[in-house]
Amino acid sequence: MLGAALAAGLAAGALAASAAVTPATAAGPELIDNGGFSSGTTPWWWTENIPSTVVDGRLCADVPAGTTNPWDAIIGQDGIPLAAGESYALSFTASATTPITIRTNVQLAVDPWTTELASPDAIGATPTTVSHVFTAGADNDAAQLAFQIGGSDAAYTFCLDDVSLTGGAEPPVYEPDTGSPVRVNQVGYLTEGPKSGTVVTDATTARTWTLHDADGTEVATGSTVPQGVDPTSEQNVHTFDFSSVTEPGDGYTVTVDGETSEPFTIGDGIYDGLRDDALAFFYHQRSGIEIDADLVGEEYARPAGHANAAPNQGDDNVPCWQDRCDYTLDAAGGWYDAGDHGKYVVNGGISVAQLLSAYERDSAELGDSTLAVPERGNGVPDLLDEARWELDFLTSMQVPAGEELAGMAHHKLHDAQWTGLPTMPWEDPQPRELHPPSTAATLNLAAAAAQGARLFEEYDAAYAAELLTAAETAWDAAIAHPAVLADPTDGTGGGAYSDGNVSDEFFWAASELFITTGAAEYRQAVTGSELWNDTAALFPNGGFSWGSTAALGALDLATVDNGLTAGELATVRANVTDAADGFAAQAEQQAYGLPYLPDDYAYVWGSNSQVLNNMVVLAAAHDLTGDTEYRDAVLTGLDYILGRNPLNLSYVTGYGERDVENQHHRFWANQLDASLPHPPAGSLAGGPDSSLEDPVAQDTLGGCAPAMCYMDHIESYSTNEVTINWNAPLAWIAAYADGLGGDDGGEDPDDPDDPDDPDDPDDPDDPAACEVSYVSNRWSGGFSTQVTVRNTGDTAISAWELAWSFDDAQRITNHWNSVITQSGRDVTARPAAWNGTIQPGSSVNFGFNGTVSGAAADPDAFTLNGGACDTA
Ligand code: 9MR
Repeated sequence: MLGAALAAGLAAGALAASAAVTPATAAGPELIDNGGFSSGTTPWWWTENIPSTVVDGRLCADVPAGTTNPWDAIIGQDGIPLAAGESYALSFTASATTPITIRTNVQLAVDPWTTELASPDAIGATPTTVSHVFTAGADNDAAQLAFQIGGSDAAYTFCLDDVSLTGGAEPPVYEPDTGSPVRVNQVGYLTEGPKSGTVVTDATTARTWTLHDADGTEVATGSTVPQGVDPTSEQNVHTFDFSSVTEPGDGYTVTVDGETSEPFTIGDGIYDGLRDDALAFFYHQRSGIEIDADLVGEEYARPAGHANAAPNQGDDNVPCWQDRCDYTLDAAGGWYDAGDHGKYVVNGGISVAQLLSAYERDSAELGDSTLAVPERGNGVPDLLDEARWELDFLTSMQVPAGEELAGMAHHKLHDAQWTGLPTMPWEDPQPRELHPPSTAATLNLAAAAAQGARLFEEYDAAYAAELLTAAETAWDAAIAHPAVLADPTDGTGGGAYSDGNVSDEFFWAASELFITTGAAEYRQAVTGSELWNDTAALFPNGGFSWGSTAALGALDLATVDNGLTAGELATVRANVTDAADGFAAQAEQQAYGLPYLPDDYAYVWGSNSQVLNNMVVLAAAHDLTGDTEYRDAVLTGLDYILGRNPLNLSYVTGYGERDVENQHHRFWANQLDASLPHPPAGSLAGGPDSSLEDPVAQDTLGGCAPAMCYMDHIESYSTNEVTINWNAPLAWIAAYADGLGGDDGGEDPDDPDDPDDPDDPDDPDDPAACEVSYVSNRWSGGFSTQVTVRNTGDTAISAWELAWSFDDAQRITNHWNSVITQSGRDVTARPAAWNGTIQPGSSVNFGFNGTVSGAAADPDAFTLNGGACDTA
């Protein structure tokens, strides 16, 4: 939920600058003539389809039904003088008998109608006062104020009053609502993980912090540590640390000097839902398929987009932009990139690769029937099903054999012109166009398809072979055309995603092809690369990204079985840990604990994904070494993403008390049209972008400190969009964090107290003596099984995990009383919500049904929390 004050600001219909900017007037003269209509209608004008009159002191117009565009009905005033660089405040009061989002423009009065202010404003039946502040970009002796009120299906009456435009002063300073100065991870903290927060205060000496539980009982107290002025926020801050508290519970708060944080949880399951929601984002973004209410709920269900039903022009027969080729491609499917309806091979590659890597890292946790996707229960892990949706799109973008540039991939496919917000994917009438092939896209395809090939091998060998062929064909084409770069100015109707350096894409693709095939050609391309053993090039400061992909190859070489020699493996692993050391130091150094410190504090477009990608490097280093300092930096990074930050916002919808909810999206556009949904839970906002790269950010955030250059506003696409390549590392990290539970996630042989040591007699979670009864009823092609697990020891067993392997092809299709995941022949059963602890002498029962072809046998070996059980 959004903080009450912030929500109130937005609900006032005061979009854009008005949400938190005061005052609503700017110093300078009134520039509107007769804004209160006390002297009739002069000098106001209107389009001839809406004759307007003054009624009860307001100017009212009857707008007919069925106009198409906002500008098909306008009320306006001309002759408004504006001076470049000066600040103006516009306000007005309006009502509409049928709710409508109008366009309020201050603009050039002639073609090309360049706007100084262009705001969608929601107007309803009750007169609402709307305010905007903007800074003029150009001198204009006679600008136009235009209320564009067309585009409604229904006829309605629009009334206007108290129109005021004042200005000519310095732009006001934006004052975001940041709520409490005490900043915490609003979701919570893992039981055994680090627990720290930040407080904004003028104090220069230590203050007392107090941790309370949900009942208000004081649980712990201590002293803050003054940190001086944090350069990313320009706030004077202290930090506090309550890591010693390990008592699970909801509703904890921290208080400093009478100011109290948002509530949070301490516990081990806090990241369970985040992983699944972050992964569900990809199903929501699917193109070419109906989004099923049974899987996402009514609010998010929708018809298939770009599936060839009018007015869509379909993605199954897409021609080349500017007639640059004479073939068409069937490129239906795939994921929409972001809030737009473009589909980009470059960005698709890294996104699908990071999902595949989440699966490859922990396939046992991410088997079939773990996600809400239509393919659930088909015997293939759901994450692979989701990845296949995109892999099929990537391979469909390959230039056909026999054509010039055969084997290369088209860079992207998108609308001929940008569409406005909202535009439903199934209502987008724009022509769709293939943009020219590029080496970067070709290598994205090669890398992602090579990785997919090795992961699909177990489930669909024919498909795996197809992927490998596509990958090898793409590689050969990239070698033949190593420097075909996308045009950085090709950004009409879709993003450019241009990339002037593809040595990193070569390294990544060679790494994946080598891991999958072991072939000498790819080994040579990896170890002979100029990037080999160059930590700074593989892992640039500021993080890897869609334009810097070598890290994806290095991470997989370091963590996935492959044919490098021991010495080479040591080299690439050292690159990972060296990079992670740098990011851990950045987390340690910063008052907000995040492992991201770009040069000159320049937070980039999508900075939250850069934070997360650095966390991926840290998590890999933790996996490789078991060193908890890496884990801690990942977790303090999550704290930043989920609320411990200069704006006191959780950047993930649905998580935390002050979560963002107005990300730039053409369907999840509730801020513009209340009948549309907000983004679904688990959607990551791009985050602060200190370069201010959209008009709303430019008009509002001028002078912002880098980590505060963000607005939860739907039109601020450079700070507040969603994209597949940002949610992918969120999903990766959520899976990692969920897997940590309350310990360090790996057995440390040097640590006698390691909770992962199954022989630690002091650890109540270590496997106790147990006995398993496993009884199956079988019929041709199927079975139904009941399992009983009894605790035969004398200590309670909590968070139990029973694991076994089938000797044959049995597939579990549904289950009850436990959560079951299956990866190949390996099965793990975990507690349902109500049977997490098995007391001494007690049992839990659970069951499942499944299918099998051919012979089937009951397993006869089981482990409980890592130790062997007896069989009954
Ligand atoms: O994420 C991209 C960011 O790194 C670039 O700086 C920016 C401008 O080129 O584009 C971003 O990608 C957008 C893409 O071009 C179009 N779809 C939405 C993407 C996220 O905003």
